[in-house]
Amino acid sequence: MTTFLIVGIVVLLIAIIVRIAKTSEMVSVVKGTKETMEENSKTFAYIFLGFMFVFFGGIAWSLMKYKSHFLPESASVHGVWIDNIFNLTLAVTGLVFVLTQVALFYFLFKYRQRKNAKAYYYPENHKLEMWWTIIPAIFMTVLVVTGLFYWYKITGPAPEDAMVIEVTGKQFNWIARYPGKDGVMGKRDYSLINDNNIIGMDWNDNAGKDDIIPTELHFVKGKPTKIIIRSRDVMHNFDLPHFRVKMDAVPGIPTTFWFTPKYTTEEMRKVTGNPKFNYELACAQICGQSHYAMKMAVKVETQEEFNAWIGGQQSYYTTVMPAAAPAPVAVDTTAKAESKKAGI
Ligand SMILES: [Cu+2]
Repeated sequence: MTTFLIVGIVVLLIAIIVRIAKTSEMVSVVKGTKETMEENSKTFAYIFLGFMFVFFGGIAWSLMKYKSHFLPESASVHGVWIDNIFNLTLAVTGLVFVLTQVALFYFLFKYRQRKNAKAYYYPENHKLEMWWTIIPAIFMTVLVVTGLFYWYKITGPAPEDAMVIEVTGKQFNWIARYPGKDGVMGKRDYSLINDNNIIGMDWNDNAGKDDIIPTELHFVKGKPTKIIIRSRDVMHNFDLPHFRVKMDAVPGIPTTFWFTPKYTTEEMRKVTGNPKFNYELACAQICGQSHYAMKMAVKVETQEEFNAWIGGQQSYYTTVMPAAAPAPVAVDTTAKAESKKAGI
């Protein structure tokens, strides 16, 4: 409410200033004096100059104030490259922005209406035009080529020894799947999805019987990790901000992203100076009513710690399939019944 009031007051003040200026301009026209117009021009020149300082001051102030909300140092290898390109782009465009804005307000001030001042006729300058085309073109090329160079490195094929994890997004949570001891993930079929088979595992495929569906994601420090990203319903977005990983989860089209974690959770707590720091997987695509709650805890640890954790996990098959249930048939019937209910 207070913000609205302040904005309202500022808008009214500006309106009043403009009104006064208009009125005095009309008065000067009526009176036929140029002095008043010059006086106005001077006032506006100072107002604009003042605006420039408030504008840049505001930028600097908000940067300092919200600095603590910026992402900490990247926790993945490729994230450092992304940050470097980002900073380079920001430095180049930021410098151009400051220079052009200062020039804009400076010219407004310097060339205000003055007695006996005449406009200088300066229609073209080919040399100047040539340089202000060539220099930005060089900078743009450097930025684009650097960006492409890293983009192909980041989106290239994952190393052979990469750990593979599948993550499925659904309204409104993530389902992670690790291959079991055999290192192979079992087949799945969307038509088999039901409450007891949340990603539609095909129990006829023995490779899937040791697959693990844990409640949190665990990565290994220094180990290339490839994520197969899927969606069960609408578009989601697999976002690991601390690792600079972000990829859409598209229904029907698996996407992938690979990266190498650089710091364990413990190390990252020291980097950030926050003893309670935890990594997090978020959904970065507004996907419905509870989108904000769509997240999953992420832990990065050493290989030994990871082995101990995964060793203690039960396979999904053993958790959802009571020994007596004739697995494939039961699942199939329920799936069909569900579809019928939903009118599919
Ligand atoms: Cu989502």
